[in-house]
Amino acid sequence: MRIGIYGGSFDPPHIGHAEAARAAAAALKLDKLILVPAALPPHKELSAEGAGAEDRLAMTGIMADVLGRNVEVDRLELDRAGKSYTADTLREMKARYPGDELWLLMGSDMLFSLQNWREPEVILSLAAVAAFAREEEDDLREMKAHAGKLSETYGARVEVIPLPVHPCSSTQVRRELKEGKRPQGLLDPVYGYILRHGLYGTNADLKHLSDEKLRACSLSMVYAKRHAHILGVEETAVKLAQRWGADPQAARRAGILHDCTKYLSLKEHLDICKRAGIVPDEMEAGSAKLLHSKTGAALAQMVYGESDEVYWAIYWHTTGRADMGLLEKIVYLADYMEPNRDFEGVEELRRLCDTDLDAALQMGLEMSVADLEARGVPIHKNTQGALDWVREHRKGT
Ligand code: DGI
Ligand code: FE
Ligand code: FE
Repeated sequence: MRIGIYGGSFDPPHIGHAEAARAAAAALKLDKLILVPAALPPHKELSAEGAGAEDRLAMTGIMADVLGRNVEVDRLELDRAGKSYTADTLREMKARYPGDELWLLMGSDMLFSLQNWREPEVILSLAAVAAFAREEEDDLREMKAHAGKLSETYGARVEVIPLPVHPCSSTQVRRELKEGKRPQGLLDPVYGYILRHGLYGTNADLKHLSDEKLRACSLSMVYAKRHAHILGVEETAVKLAQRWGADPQAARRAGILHDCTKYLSLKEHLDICKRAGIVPDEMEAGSAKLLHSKTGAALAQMVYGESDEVYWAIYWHTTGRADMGLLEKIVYLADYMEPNRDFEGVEELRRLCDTDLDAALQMGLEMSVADLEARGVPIHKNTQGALDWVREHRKGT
């Protein structure tokens, strides 16, 4: 395997890091890329207004998840006492991956000082080096000459990887955040994490967030594979609200937040329920899948200050219930047939959503029950209650 190791302060990680990681993975044909946030970088001070180690680790983890399944974050430097020397990190990595090829990724400025790091001969014997060059800013000739010198002195293998110029740095991102701006250099979910934790002087009032900020917060709470779905539910819920006369803004907020607790553990769900005064029934108490709609609603209200209407639309989005309200139906159906959903019958369901909302609801519930039965999953009484109710209700109209 070829494994890239990319260390840094990541305070915070930004799209410059993300692009460098992507470029290195492609140029070196890496099988795996490990991002390593430094505890105490030996070469510079962490910013006094910077984030703590655990927050930098979490944000770097979010970026790793966005970058894809071959990218991971590792806390080994955070768990080691004292300064984060690369030689120590590489020794640990080599012990972990004895038969694999290690590549150490770094910026061009780092390449020029490499011979002054602690134990450069150890570093360069354990790993090959890939140095990023900013196409317009860095002198490629000078970099290649220096790489040649390192090869001669240490027998090092050094590659230079050209990057498109990107005016982005953690210092600039921190400054913009402090000024209340939305830095272009931040991935949405990293921005959301920063807002939720009030890092870098953002001090956002989570109970009165703009749609853009609320969306970033929600995306920061779930894995990247769910991002497109959440955006799809938001967009679809707004359209259905416009079509059927519900409040589009409430539909938007509910769509944005509906799955925000999707990846919490059962214990975390139960803790939130306790805090929110929600008493799960027996089936719910053992099922994170059933609880995520309740806890999503709870956080929408307790953390983000959303209205009762938004609360209940999220609360019922997984099972439905007898006597569903308009926004509840809309979020339930948007969740079912947003543009990323693909199953037999989805086109018919979308058509019904535009012509007969209750017929669509019946179809959704029937498909859901059939699917659960086929998989041997017990039907929750509210799912059954919703189906019985919509059948009866449509007969009467
Ligand atoms: O969160 P999403 O994946 O977007 O969709 P969702 O909120 O409808 O959740 C789907 C999950 O919920 C799926 O894994 C099955 C589960 N679920 C939905 N209705 C029932 C149910 N599980 C049980 N046991 N009984 C139900 O009636
Ligand atoms: Fe859901
Ligand atoms: Fe969903």
